[in-house]
Amino acid sequence: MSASESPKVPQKTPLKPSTSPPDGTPLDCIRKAKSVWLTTHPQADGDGLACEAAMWLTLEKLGKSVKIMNFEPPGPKYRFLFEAGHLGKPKSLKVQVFDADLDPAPPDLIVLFDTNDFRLLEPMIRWREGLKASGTEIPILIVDHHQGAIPPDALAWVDRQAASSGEVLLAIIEQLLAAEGKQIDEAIASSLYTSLVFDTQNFRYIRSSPSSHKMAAALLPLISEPEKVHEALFANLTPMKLGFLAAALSALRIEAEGTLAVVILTRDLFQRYQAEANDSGDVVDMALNVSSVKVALLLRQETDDTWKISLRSKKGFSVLETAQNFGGGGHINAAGATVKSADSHSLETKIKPLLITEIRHKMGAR
Ligand SMILES: [Mn+2]
Repeated sequence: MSASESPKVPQKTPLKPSTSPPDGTPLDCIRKAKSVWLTTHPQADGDGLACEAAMWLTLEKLGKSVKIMNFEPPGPKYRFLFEAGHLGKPKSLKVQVFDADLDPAPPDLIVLFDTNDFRLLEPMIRWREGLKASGTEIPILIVDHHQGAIPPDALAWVDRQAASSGEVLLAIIEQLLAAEGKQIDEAIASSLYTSLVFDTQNFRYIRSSPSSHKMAAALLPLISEPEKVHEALFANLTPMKLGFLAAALSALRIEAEGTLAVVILTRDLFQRYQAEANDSGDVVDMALNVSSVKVALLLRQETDDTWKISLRSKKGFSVLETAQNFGGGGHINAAGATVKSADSHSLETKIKPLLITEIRHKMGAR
């Protein structure tokens, strides 16, 4: 999930282990593990996937057996992250899709990137619970920058001021490699740089901190063609994708005296243009580029009666509480939830008053 600004809190909180981690610190836990799975939330984005690639390359340097275990194959626009030869990758990295029915051999550790919400990880969490009941405990280490409570039985390295999970991971990778006398190479650096460029959307959302630019300054000397990262992430339109954006933008409405953008995208539209779920992120970002718009609401149909609510807001306006109201979460300026609803209209009528109240309240407070 991409991150926008958060409140100005100058101090950093890099290491936050949750209550009495079973196996010591997160770093110890990684060092001890011989086999590691890397995972991220479904509809994985450029942050979570890039973290997986960077960590995969790091752990392999440390002689560990590593698997990327996701909930679907990576979206086409992110496949470059796993391709041999691209951005210094020595070989292609395999992304597997978790399937409990295949009875996978449990790893010593699961590292989860870019979310702290275990509900998103089903059926993996249920599978882990089942193993625990029969005596096999698999620790989970969360590497993340989102708001929200850490599940009680998880280890966590969370920095809620970081602009990307990659920024949190950089600190981990540096320490893991330095302890073995090894260094970050181009493939690791370009993966981490991808996470940074993606979640800050080209250094647009840097969370009132120089740390994103400092991270770029540390990584860029190691990357021969950094512009390839920008191209892969942002210059990836196809005629079909452009058609999808045109159709989606024509469905966009600007309401509440120009302050609220609303767009509803049905499954039909995605099917017609062979669009992916995360293609709609561009639509909501574009809506927020309208100067009068403070908050953008996107409703995306996932199944007949399941809708994904995506919310974005400008600085000074929070959408986190609204997302939480519908059982979701995220950041102050970028949040979402998945809900059951027979139609989009009734859902829209429930969400809009909350957003309009937030907009009026904050505008009134100025
Ligand atoms: Mn992120």
